[in-house]
Amino acid sequence: MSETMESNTRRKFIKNTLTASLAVAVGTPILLDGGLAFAAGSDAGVAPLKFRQLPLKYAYGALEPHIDARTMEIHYTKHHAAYVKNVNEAISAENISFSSETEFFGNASKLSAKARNNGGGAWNHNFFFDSLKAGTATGPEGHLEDEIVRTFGSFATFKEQFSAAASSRFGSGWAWLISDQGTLKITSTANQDNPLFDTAEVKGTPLLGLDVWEHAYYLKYQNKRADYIANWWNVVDWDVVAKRFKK
Ligand code: MN3
Repeated sequence: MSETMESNTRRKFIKNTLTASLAVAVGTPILLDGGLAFAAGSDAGVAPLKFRQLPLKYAYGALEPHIDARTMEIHYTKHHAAYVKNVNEAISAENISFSSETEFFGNASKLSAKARNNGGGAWNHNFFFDSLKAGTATGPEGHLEDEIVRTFGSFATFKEQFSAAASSRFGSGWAWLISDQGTLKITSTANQDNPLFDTAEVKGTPLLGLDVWEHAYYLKYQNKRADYIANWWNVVDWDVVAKRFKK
């Protein structure tokens, strides 16, 4: 095989591999950086997972006054960037060879603390930032709205229960709306865990997540986590949430 043909075949293979991996990926397509993995000279076939920081869809100040520009900038350029850098360091140093995010988090209990915590941080923040948008949030529509009403009684009750999960999470963590094979559930996780972790008490496909680490709100809201949560509803992108539910 000529070098060009080989390279084309390889490229096609990488493309197929990535497509296959993305097909099993849940939530926001977040992580794959197969190009880098292959540049390292792997012939193994499946590109080892690398995490990637997705570009923000909006300016740092776009979610004002609900989320302030300074918090957004530090959150994205310092906290999130560090999770991505650190998990990729761990993946290289520890030769972690999982090829999808579901596989990675499904084996969370076997990962080092560095890989697990930073992997969660990298994924959760891609997921979180992608769920937000400027302007006034409308609320869920269509099938998602129907399921929320069927499961929780009303959208207002859902918001109350989700907000309660977020405010009662002790210390640092996340509140989640998940789909457990089509059934909606509210849950919360500590630290940078998420409902894809094999160690999660309640597992499922994340649809919506809320970061309640103090770094997410302290500059603007100080100790008033409940105010941050109440205002955060104004910037939820329900179209994104609905698309995740369809997958
Ligand atoms: Mn955070």
